[in-house]
Amino acid sequence: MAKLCHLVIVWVQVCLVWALPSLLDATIDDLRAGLEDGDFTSVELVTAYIARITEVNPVLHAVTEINPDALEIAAELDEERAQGKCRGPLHGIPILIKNNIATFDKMNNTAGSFALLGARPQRDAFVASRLRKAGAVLLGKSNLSQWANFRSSNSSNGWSAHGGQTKGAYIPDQDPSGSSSGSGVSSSLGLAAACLGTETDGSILSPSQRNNIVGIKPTVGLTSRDLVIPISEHQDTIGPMARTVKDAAYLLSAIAGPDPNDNYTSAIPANLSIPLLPDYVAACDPNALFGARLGIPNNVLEAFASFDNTSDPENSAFFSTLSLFTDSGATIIQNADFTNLTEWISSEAEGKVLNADFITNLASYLSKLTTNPNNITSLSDLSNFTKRTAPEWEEYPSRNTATWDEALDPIEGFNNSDPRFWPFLQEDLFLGGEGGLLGALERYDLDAIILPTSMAPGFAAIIGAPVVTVPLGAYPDDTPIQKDRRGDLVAKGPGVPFGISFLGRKFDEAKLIGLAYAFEQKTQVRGKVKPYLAPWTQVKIKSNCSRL
Ligand SMILES: *[C@@H]1O[C@H](CO)[C@@H](O)[C@H](O)[C@H]1NC(C)=O
Ligand SMILES: *[C@@H]1O[C@H](CO)[C@@H](O)[C@H](O)[C@H]1NC(C)=O
Ligand SMILES: *[C@@H]1O[C@H](CO)[C@@H](O)[C@H](O)[C@H]1NC(C)=O
Ligand SMILES: *[C@@H]1O[C@H](CO)[C@@H](O)[C@H](O)[C@H]1NC(C)=O
Ligand SMILES: *[C@@H]1O[C@H](CO)[C@@H](O)[C@H](O)[C@H]1NC(C)=O
Ligand SMILES: *[C@@H]1O[C@H](CO)[C@@H](O)[C@H](O)[C@H]1NC(C)=O
Ligand SMILES: *[C@@H]1O[C@H](CO)[C@@H](O)[C@H](O)[C@H]1NC(C)=O
Ligand SMILES: *[C@@H]1O[C@H](CO)[C@@H](O)[C@H](O)[C@H]1NC(C)=O
Ligand SMILES: *[C@@H]1O[C@H](CO)[C@@H](O)[C@H](O)[C@H]1NC(C)=O
Ligand SMILES: *[C@@H]1O[C@H](CO)[C@@H](O)[C@H](O)[C@H]1NC(C)=O
Ligand SMILES: CC(=O)N[C@H]1CO[C@H](CO)[C@@H](O)[C@@H]1O
Repeated sequence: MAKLCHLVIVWVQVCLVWALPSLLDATIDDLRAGLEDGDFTSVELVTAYIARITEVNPVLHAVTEINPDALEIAAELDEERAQGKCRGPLHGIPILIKNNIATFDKMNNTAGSFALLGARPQRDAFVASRLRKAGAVLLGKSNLSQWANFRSSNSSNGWSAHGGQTKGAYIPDQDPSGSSSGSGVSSSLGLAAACLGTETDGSILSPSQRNNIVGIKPTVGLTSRDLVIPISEHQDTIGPMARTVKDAAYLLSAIAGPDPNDNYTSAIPANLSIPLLPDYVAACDPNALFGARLGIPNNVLEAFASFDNTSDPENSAFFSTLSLFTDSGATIIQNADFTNLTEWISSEAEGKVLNADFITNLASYLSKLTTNPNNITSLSDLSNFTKRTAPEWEEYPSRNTATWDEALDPIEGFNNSDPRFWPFLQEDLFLGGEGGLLGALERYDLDAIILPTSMAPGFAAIIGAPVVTVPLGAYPDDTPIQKDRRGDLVAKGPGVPFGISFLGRKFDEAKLIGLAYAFEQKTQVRGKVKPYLAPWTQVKIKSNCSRL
């Protein structure tokens, strides 16, 4: 009898252990444990995520396409696992990728435009092939601000002709920010385990903060841009958007590394290169803040306050959290200012560099397509297609083509082999470098600069430096509703999330990830900020009690 009681107690304990957190919060480690223990299969996980997408997509338009082969791929990966082969931590884990990353399968890669519907690449983008090799299931394509927000002065974040209007889930009609809008919303709501986004200036960081998730904007050159629809070779980068720092680190470890098809990746320092790439997951050290020197460029905070009246809750949350850093053993260095901030604010260099790069880099991407149904080979072609198709397609002229018109201006416009390009690039490298972020890091011997995420992207963007954003808080209940440019979306209002950013030297991702992880572990803000709308399907867990 005594023995029987003992058995009953063991049975109860085991049955309590395997409760998987909701897919709204499940981490890659949780999913991996469930797959390893046989609680569910990758096929079941993919099925659950597709149901979740179907539940919220009619309102949020976060996903443009579901991979028609996803279930078959998951079944193959389940079979591999059954045969005893595990490719690593991402084996069987469903991931969504932004709709500007090409895949050699049934999915389209359009940057949200009808111009590229039906276009075919010659193979997978490097980052997509790396995810596949790591065992991830490419579940589908996430919506984006069309052309990664490089077309119009009158569009909205998260809108694309071929994907509709993405919305955030923290207040009805929330501006999801962009341009990796669908990746932000999808990671936040658990429409996949995590997502890839791309950034030229803010496109990972900003939708990550507005959707209450972690975003890693890697150094330009750490992740290959091969077969990703570009804006700028000097600023574009591919990075993870995930619910936790560690989940983002899993994805970054899978996609980082040299690629002969993107020679910027040859700048990866020898001591970082494969097979010695840092294990970004191992960088997740809860004590990483101890002994860290973190600088605050107060002149940046002052400048932003003067041209953005609504930054107050973000600023006060930022200053309130400083004691947490010092309590954790970090040193805060105030007034680690960016010496040439004034020149940065008035500089036209970044716009010129992006316009010139887009002309050259878009033509280069288009030249690699094997099928190109609309014969679009240049920005001029694309501009003409956009203007001459029916208004209900590309929504021209309401959503104008101001950015392209400027780039293609017969007098002011030029591409990046024009002699006029070089001085603008040098200006950027100085304003973000010695006169900005890198100068402050060196002068004050810092491990990182910290800033509210709303202020973080621009300085790092123009020099290709890395940034990690982590949830910090949300706008309070008494926040007045502030609409976006077109008046359709709520840009700021009660419950809209925001983040804190860690900015560092090129290829210093491991350090930034450590700092961000330690901060995340001590604050756990994500779980305190709740969406108003979330999908409800969960993966069904096979009871393993009966196996005892
Ligand atoms: C049941 O699940 C738990 C927790 O996931 C795991 O530790 C255990 O090994 C599983 N038992 C069996 C018999 O599969
Ligand atoms: C890709 O676009 C074509 C239209 O050209 C469509 O028929 C097809 O279903 C799309 N692929 C997916 C996976 O949605
Ligand atoms: C890098 O690659 C681009 C296009 O693939 C090429 O035009 C350029 O010359 C290359 N640069 C170097 C330094 O190899
Ligand atoms: C790699 O080498 C550089 C100097 O060449 C050094 O500054 C850096 O700390 C090294 N990184 C790692 C991860 O060892
Ligand atoms: C900031 O407030 C001033 C005075 O109330 C107003 O004139 C200005 O338009 C506001 N700026 C922004 C960006 O909201
Ligand atoms: C940077 O700032 C310094 C100090 O104000 C100034 O002398 C210098 O001209 C600035 N450089 C540029 C390129 O704007
Ligand atoms: C760049 O402009 C030059 C003329 O300034 C032209 O010869 C070249 O074809 C252009 N390249 C692209 C990709 O547009
Ligand atoms: C694209 O070019 C091909 C070959 O020149 C032509 O047959 C086709 O009609 C063109 N398509 C469009 C949409 O202009
Ligand atoms: C686009 O349209 C403009 C104006 O009609 C024309 O001058 C230009 O040649 C067209 N570009 C292409 C590539 O067809
Ligand atoms: C911008 O879009 C709005 C909404 O369609 C429209 O009312 C407005 O006229 C547009 N503005 C411009 C400059 O095109
Ligand atoms: C997967 C999915 O729901 N895709 C939709 C994306 O948005 C476009 C336009 O609203 C729809 O046509 C797709 O069905």
